[in-house]
Amino acid sequence: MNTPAKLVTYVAGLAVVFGAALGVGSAVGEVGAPPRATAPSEGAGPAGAGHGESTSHGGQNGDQNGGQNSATTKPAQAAAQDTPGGLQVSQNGYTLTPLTATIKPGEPTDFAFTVTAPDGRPVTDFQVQHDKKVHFIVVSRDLTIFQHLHPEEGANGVWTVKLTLPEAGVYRAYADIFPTGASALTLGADLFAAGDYAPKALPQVSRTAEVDGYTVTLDGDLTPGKSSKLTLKVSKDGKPVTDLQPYLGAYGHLVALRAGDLAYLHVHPDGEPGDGKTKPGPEITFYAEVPSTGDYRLFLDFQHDGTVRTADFTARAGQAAAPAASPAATPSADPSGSPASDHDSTPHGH
Ligand SMILES: [Cu+2]
Repeated sequence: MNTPAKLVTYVAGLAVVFGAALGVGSAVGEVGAPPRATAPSEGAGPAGAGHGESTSHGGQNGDQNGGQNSATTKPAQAAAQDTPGGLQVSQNGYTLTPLTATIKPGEPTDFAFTVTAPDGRPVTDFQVQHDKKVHFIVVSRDLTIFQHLHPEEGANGVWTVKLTLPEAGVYRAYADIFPTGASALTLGADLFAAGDYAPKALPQVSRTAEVDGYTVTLDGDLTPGKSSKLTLKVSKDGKPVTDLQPYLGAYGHLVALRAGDLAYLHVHPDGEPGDGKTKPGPEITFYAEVPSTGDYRLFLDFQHDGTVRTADFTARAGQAAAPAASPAATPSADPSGSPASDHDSTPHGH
């Protein structure tokens, strides 16, 4: 019975934060009223719950809170800086501008885009990161399709890449860049492939991935808010692969995306080819930091025998190791669509 009252408290609290974030001093009197006042009603049972909406009786506390909140707008700025990459099409004045937004599924398209600077002009000066000025990642929003591409630089800051969206649906495109004079950032924009779309369920949590006869296992756990060591081990036909080839200055590239909003997370490889200590497999080590509990999709690019392949995993952050195969966190599966059976129910390592 307390739930509605708690909800109202929570919503009222949000209203305060929101008002503070906007810096709306004049609104504080209205929206800033209730938060503490409803707390005692947790013990009040049905009465508190029943009158949950009439929260305007917290005037005194509201004035106090209002005073505090209007004095501090910094929390909102801090929150913006902590926002993971890839969620915004524009950040720090830099904007990703697709020149083509709608693409026919299955048809190779010369996809073009610019990144504009705070002065509104296309950026033409980027720092090289991992051998490239622009890393361009495209995923289906259900996180089952992944492409890691490298666009060509054209005149006037226009970048072009041959892009095929294999199926109808909504996709997220990321430009992982480092404009000279700014800081590294990842901008994201949605792309659309017209047609009937049946989203797939999130693949089950697994520590093993198979791709083209290669088996890749994942060791290590994602811990929210901490740099988490992940070790990926590549084998083929049961034998460890010890002659991985450098690709973009590393033996592997790992992209981590958060299920639910497709936040793009920073992952740092541990060591690089030629540093005298990093071996060409079978293990590739990364440090990943995820901001929250929940499910993440991990995409590992590695090169062997001249071909780059991608192994993909679903990993759960913030829970004990050895997660049980649990479909609980999957998005509501499309009842008419393909069932999850097309994902190999590979057992996890341990
Ligand atoms: Cu890249």
